[in-house]
Amino acid sequence: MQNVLAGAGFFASAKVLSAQEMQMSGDMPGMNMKDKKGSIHEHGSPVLVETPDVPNLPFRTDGNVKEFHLIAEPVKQEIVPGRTVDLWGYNGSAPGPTIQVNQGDRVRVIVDNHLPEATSMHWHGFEIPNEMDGAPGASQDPIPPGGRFVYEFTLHQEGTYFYHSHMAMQEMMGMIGAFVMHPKNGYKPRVDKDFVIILQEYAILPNITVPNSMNMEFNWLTFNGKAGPATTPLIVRRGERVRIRLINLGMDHHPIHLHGHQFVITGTEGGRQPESTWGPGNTVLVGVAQSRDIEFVASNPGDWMLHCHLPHHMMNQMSSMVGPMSRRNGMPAGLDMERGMGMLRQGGATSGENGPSLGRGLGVGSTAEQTMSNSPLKARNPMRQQDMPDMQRQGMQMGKPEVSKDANSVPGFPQDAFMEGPMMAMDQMVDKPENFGLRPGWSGFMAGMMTFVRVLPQDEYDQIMELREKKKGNKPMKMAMPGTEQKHE
Ligand SMILES: [Cu+2]
Repeated sequence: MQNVLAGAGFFASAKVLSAQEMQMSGDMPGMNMKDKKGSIHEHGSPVLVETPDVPNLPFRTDGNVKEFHLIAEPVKQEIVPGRTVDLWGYNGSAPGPTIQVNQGDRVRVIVDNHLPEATSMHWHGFEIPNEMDGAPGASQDPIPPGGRFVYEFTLHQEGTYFYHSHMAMQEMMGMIGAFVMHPKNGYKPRVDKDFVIILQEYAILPNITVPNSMNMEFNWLTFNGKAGPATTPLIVRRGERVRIRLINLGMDHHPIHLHGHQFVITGTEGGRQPESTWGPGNTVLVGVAQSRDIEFVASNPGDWMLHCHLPHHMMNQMSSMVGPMSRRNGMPAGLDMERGMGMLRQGGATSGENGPSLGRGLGVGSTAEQTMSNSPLKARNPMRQQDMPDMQRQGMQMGKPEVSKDANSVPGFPQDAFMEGPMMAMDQMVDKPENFGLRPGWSGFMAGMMTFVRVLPQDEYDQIMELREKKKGNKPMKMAMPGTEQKHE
C-alpha cells in the first residue's frame, strides 16, 4: 500500500531538481520505520500522506540534513476543465508541493524567488530559531526578485503544519503548501489512509485569469487547487481507518462536512490532540490559518460527499444576476457583474475611479444590487436551441430543465445566482480513475469545495487502483502535477 501512496506525486516534481540532485534516498518518512526494532508492531508505521492533485516535494540528503528546494513562481492552474487561471505558487503548483519529514529531522529548505516582487517564507507554527521564522522585516530582509534564502532548522514537533508566503496579498494568490511532520512514535490507532486537503478561495471574473486579491467576495473555492467536479475523490477500502488533514489559508472559515460517517478531531495546527478531547462530529470548522485532522473508520460503503457547508462555497463562478434575464416581466436586469461584486475590470485598485469602491460593504459594491420583486414572472425558453450542440461537443451533458410548470408563481423563484435551465454535467471532461463507477451525471452537482470520500468494497477498490497504475504509466506528469505543462517549457 505504501508504494501506491508514495508513487503518484513523489517523482513528479523532479523537474525542480537536476538529475544529480535528485538523489532519492530510501529514508522517506514511513519507510525507515521498518529497520527500527519493533516499531512497526509497537506503534504502527505511519502511512505517507497523499495530497490529491498536488505532488510531494522530493528531497536530497546532505549528511544528516534533508534538503528541499522550493521555487516561488507564477503558475498556470486549471481549476476546472477550461478554466485556467494565473496564480502564484511553488514549483509549478498552487498550493505548493507537500513536504513530509519525520519528527526530529534536521531540514534545509532552499527558497528561490522567481516572482516579480519580494517574498518571504513563513513556517507556520514551527518552533524554530527566530531568524528562520521568515517574518519579513522582523526576522529577515524580504527575498528580492531573483534572490534566494536558505532556511535550516531541526524539527522537534509532529502534526499537520504548512508553509506560506508572509506577504498578505501573495497568500491570496495561492502561496501555501502543506508541511507534515510524522511522529517519532506512530499515532494510535494507526490509520490506513492519510490525506491532505488545502482550502483556498479566489475572486476571478469571467474572461479574466488573475485573482483579485483585494476582493472580499470569492467565486472560486478550491480543494488542493481544484474546484468540483475537478477535485479528485479520496479512495478508501471499506473498514479502513482514514485521516484527513484540512488546512485553511484564505479570508473565510470553512465548515467542512462529511456525509455518512462520524469523525473525531485528532489534531490541530498545534499537533496531535489528547484522546480525551475527541468527541464525535461530522462537521469541523477550519478557521483561517488553522489545520484540523479528522479521523474515522470508513464503515459505511458508498460515495460520500465531503464539502464546505457554506452554501456559496458549493458553487463555481458564482456571480450576481447580470445582463438580460431569460425570465422577465418588468424586472430590472441589474447591473453588471463587476459592479455587482465590487470587482475591477480595468484600472489599478488604487485608481481614482476604483480605489474607494472596492471591497465588501464599500462604495458601489454594496449599492449595485437593485431591489427586485420576486413576483410572478413569464417563462421563456431557458436555453437557446442553437447553443446546445456546441456545448455537447465540448463534453457537456445536457439534461432536461427541471423547473415546474408553475415555477413563476412561486415566491422566491428564480433565486439570485440560480443557473436557469438543465443541470450541466461534464463527467467525461473530468474523467479519471478515481471517478470510475460514479453515478452518471454526478459532475453536474459538484462545485466549489466539494469532493467524495469513496468507501469501496475490495474489488471496486482494486479496479480503481489498477486504472490508476495504468494512467500513471501513460502520463505521470499530467496526473501528478497539474499546470506544469504550460509553466516550465
Ligand atoms: Cu467554505
